[in-house]
Amino acid sequence: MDCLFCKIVAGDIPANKIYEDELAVAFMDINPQAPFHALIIPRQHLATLNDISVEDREVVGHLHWVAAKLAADHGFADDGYRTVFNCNRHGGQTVYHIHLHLLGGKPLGWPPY
Ligand code: D5M
Repeated sequence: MDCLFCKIVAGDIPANKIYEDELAVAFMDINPQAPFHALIIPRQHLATLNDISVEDREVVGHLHWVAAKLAADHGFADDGYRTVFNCNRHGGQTVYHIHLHLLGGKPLGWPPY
């Protein structure tokens, strides 16, 4: 499968990985939109949130657990942060392997026009 993030999971493409476990991999975003901007992805290939099945609930929930852990480990959990899944064209998705954006380290604007 020709998927950029599957290649990062496999180690075939370099990434600044900051966390790995049996379900998920996290690495720093190549185009950061905040002082801290990581992507947390499942090891398994899921193209978009629309492709999540009932069996995938655990892994999708796990991505949020990893996000909260990384925020705590990197010292910005109390100040706060944002997690985002972009889905398809209107959501601004550009890589079709689901990824949870974790942004922190400064006050973030809202809404995201
Ligand atoms: O977000 C896709 C994100 O993926 C975007 O913020 C850039 C990031 N990206 C793309 N290629 C790489 C590599 N090779 N390493 C790290 N980060 C990367 P989306 O929600 O699909 O718009």
